[in-house]
Amino acid sequence: MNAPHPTALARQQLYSDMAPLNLTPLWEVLHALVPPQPASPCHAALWKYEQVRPFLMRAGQAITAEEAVRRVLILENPALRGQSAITQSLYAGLQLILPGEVAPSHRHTQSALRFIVEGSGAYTAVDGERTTMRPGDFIITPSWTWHDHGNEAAEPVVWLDGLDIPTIRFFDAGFAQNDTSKSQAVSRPEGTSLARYGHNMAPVRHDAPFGATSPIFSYPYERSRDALDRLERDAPVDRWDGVKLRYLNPLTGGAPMPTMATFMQKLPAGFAGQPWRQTDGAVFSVVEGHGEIEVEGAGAKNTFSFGPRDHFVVPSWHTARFKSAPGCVLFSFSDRPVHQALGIHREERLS
Ligand code: 1HN
Repeated sequence: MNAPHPTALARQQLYSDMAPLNLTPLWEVLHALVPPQPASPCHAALWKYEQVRPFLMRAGQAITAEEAVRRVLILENPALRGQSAITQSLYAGLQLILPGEVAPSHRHTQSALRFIVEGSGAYTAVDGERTTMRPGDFIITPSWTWHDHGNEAAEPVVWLDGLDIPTIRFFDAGFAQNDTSKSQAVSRPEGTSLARYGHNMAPVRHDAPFGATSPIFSYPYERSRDALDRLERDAPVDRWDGVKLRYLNPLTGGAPMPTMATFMQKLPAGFAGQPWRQTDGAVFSVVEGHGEIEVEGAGAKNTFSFGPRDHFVVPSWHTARFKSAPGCVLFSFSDRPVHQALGIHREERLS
């Protein structure tokens, strides 16, 4: 006897009859669940600093750093509006602190990075040690460490915040606390962590002070820049990345934070790079110079012209290529350590 021919109607009846039991058929969604290749909902996007800055300064008049707790304009992926996310796993924002202001001390399990975009002389304090911010410095706030920011200089200071907020939200593992004092007490002179850990040496008897996170709070720009300059001069230039270095946790050789990797690269004058793609979506902050990035994915192709202090995002598995006539320096961060921990990181260098 033949089985009755299943009709679309009978299937729909099945689906709706079992829906109250929170049951749903896999076969309707299987292909979307395991796509042949990553199909990020994110879009490539560019934020021109000259367009963003006036709104940051208006925010500076609209609310104090203390009232806001953190006065930040979130860089939201245009395809993820309302989610406080620049990629599915990462958060990015531009934070402003005006002369005389304090952003009060708190801590949370989310890890944060700061990349200084404009202005000098604000500080961030992490676990009793202050670090002065200068443009191009990369600064870390490890998970669950007390941190506050202040500006004792005469000019506004703006930095890029990169946090793993969507990742921690995904795992429902977020905790946060406010400190009892606005500014934490300083217990160590500035530069102590860099002296201990930042010279390819480490204390003879040490415990990693912040677990899986780097013990160095601040990676000063002048050192990174000097390394890139020397390599541009003295070593072969990569056809995809120009000269690109990753920041290290000196105690492990791995990324500075368990959830985020950070990079700085220099594209030499006249650079016309080959295309690449990688599973880790990446956020870029332009430090110096000008260039172009072409990003193609999900049926869309964008070419972004960028200059100093601009920001852009390249989503997972989008194909990108750089060009720079005058040369440029780019900072970037991504969720690569998570991909690597899960054994799912892939990249392709195309030609
Ligand atoms: C945070 O604590 C900071 O400490 C910046 O400066 C941005 C975004 C969401 C949640 C906490 C900071 C943040 C944040």
